[in-house]
Amino acid sequence: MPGKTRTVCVAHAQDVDGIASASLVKLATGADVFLANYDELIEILRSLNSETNLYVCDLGMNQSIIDDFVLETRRIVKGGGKVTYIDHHPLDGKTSKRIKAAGVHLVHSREECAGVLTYQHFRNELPRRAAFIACYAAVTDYLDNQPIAKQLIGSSDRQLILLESTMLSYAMSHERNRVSFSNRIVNAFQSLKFPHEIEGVPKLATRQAARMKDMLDLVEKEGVQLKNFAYFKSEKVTLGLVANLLLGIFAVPVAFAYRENSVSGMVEISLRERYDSEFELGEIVSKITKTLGGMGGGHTRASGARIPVEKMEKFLNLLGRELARDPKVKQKRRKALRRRAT
Ligand SMILES: [Mn+2]
Repeated sequence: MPGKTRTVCVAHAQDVDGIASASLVKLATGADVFLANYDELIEILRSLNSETNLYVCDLGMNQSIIDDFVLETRRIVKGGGKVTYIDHHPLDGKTSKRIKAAGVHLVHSREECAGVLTYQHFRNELPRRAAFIACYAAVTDYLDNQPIAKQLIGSSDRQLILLESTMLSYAMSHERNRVSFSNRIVNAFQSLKFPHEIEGVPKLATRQAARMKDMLDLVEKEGVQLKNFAYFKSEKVTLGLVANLLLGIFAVPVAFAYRENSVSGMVEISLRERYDSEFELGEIVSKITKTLGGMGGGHTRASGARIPVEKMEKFLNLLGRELARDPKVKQKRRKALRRRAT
């Protein structure tokens, strides 16, 4: 006997964008939410039966999961279910074709964060106030200057949005993006609570701010600066936030923080790019990590990578080389030269 169709959302567990997307899908459809990391996505898909109306949000495709992703989503669609994939990470033409050929409804743009894309997708089913949740995602994913995000943020008080966004992401960082904490946020967003109204969030955000101040002192003393980038090994504070501090302290276009995972033998790296810089950071990192037996990607402002510990030296060399010859930079130089010549 066929069961009832179940609506499910699988979204990225590690940041505000992922949990904002999940919150919006749940608000619009009542979906069961699974917050997942990249290594958990396929396992969750396998556990779903084909009578599922599935949404996958803010989980970029990479070579290690694409085959299984297509296999599982095709199974669900063939069995009468529905799959909608909402994402903003780089997606090449071939992969996008494969996903569509599996019968997946693809909502993809590199212009806006996943939270904003999800908000747009469900706009007619969502209360107006849900736009705040999309704005938190845009601010914390460094995509608040994009056309739709800018318009949404501009329709409210910018400072309120910045305060609430940062409070939320700082509290999440303090809790090291624990899934149980993030699930609590998703649930609180169902009654359109603001982050400052969610129990524990203001206190945790303040503690995180204190940690950031301590980190600032430490990074100033011990950060390493090379030609086009700076880096620092951080065991405690969220890597992405440390990378932001490095950008400012050393006035470099790109910075990263890393930590070693002694269990897996891998180094986890989080990279950030300054607002006025034009490197295709996500693409550069994806290219480098492939040659080092690791994985990585992201977008222009923020990128993440995982490589074997013994490849760190090589990573530094390759990153330096790539940042010295970025095509966009070259293009700009050529244009400037041409202008001078005429
Ligand atoms: Mn995102």
